[in-house]
Amino acid sequence: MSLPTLYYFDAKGRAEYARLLLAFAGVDYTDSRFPYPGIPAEVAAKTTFGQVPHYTDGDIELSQSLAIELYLARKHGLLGSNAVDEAKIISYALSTGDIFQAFLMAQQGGPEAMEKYKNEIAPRYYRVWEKILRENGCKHIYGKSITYADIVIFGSIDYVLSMDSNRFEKFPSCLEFHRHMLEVPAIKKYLASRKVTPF
Ligand SMILES: N[C@@H](CCC(=O)N[C@@H](CS)C(=O)NCC(=O)O)C(=O)O
Repeated sequence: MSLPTLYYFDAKGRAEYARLLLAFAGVDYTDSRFPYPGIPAEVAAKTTFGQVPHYTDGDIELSQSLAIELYLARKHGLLGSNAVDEAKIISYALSTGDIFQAFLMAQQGGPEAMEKYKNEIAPRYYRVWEKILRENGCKHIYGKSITYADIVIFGSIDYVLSMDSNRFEKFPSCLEFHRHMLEVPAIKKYLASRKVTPF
């Protein structure tokens, strides 16, 4: 049987959390990348809505980044051990989607909107992460082992720091969490060989 395959542009974008999850879970997969913009016709034909990311795993064809992430998180035991854990972990993880959505809106809204995003909207979430992480010893956003929420919050912080290394200076627990995650062997290995892309 062929390897699972993740299809996306040659970028982090909406596929990077899935790549981090695959790396953390140690899955052998094909990271199928193509230049932005334009989705190759044979890939578009697989997708549900003509958009990427798209993931193929055996007979399963799965579009939508959140669905792919949740599939991987469930399959690899990163959603806790009961319905409450799962709901809480997803709730924390979705904060990254809120931030990403606000960033996209700010990009369209011009400099003033971007300032508001940087100074008000994103920090509202960072303050919550900061408090929870501080209370949890800066290792996990929920519980005592790495979950889906840790992986995507790490991905979100890491992406922002790659653009502006000062953005978390008021959030030392977020920075400590980021440093801790950088040392997780599977994450460290993935990041050491990750293709460098501007976004
Ligand atoms: N809700 C979808 C959005 C997917 C999406 O907007 N994908 C963009 C790339 S980030 C895309 O495929 N754009 C090409 C197009 O719409 O033709 C998800 O999270 O997967």
